[in-house]
Amino acid sequence: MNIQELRKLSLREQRTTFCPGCGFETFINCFLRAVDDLGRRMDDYTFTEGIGCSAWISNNYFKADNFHTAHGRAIPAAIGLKAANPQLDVITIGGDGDLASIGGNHLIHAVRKNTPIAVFCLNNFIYGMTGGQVGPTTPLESITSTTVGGNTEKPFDLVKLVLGVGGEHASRYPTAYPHLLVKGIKRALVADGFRFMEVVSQCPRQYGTRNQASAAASMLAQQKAVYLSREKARNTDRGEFGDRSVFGDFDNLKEYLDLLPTEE
Ligand SMILES: Cc1ncc(C[n+]2csc(CCOP(=O)(O)OP(=O)(O)O)c2C)c(N)n1
Repeated sequence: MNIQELRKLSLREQRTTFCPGCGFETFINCFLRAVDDLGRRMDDYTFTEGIGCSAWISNNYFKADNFHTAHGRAIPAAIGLKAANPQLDVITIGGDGDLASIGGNHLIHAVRKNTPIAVFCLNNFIYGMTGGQVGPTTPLESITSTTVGGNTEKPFDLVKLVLGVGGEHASRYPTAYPHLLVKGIKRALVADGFRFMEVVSQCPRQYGTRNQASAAASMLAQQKAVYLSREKARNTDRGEFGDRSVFGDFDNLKEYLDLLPTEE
């Protein structure tokens, strides 16, 4: 089925309210493609989400059952749904602010409980919906509406965080690689236990304009420069690694850290 047909079948509205160039459109298309490739339909899944542009995806657009919770509370709602009805296939979609800041405590405990849910964290490095404030993943020195002189707080590496508390299925895929993102989503949808995916997404409006990248194309080019496949990461000289990172699927902290240069 082509993507237009899939969107008609799976979305409540064809036109979203996302800003031009927002990576969430890519995530929506990749998610629909992954579900279709698995031979499933959107209404086979039950979604939970908090508040934010990212949360709007399942709350407003996906034609499926969803539990729209308060900001940060989507994961405990998902755990509750799964406990009440283990037959449900429960998925949480949220932003970096939602899942790693106000909801950060729930994230680490969900890993510990290993509840079989899939969490997709759409990391746009900013609080998008509320006007581009600094968040838990905002890179050092980035300009945001609340760090006009540059962010001085060290950001979380979400994959490292999840693996660091014992996660066994953590992944990271940038929207710049949609085919790989689809494959990663499929793996996250069918794996056992607690699954976490960081979807690295461009936000030209709130993040890019303040950080010399107001067009989606330049933000996608940046993603390609920063996020290396495992193979490329392994073959990149440690001294030249700089601020780069790695994407793919990871099942333990050591394997992940071995791909990155040692921290000082
Ligand atoms: C308890 C509570 N605190 C704060 C807010 C305001 N608020 C709504 S969305 C949001 C940030 C969303 O950022 P993020 O989760 O990163 O999602 P994005 O919009 O970037 O997708 C905040 C702070 C709220 N709705 N409820």
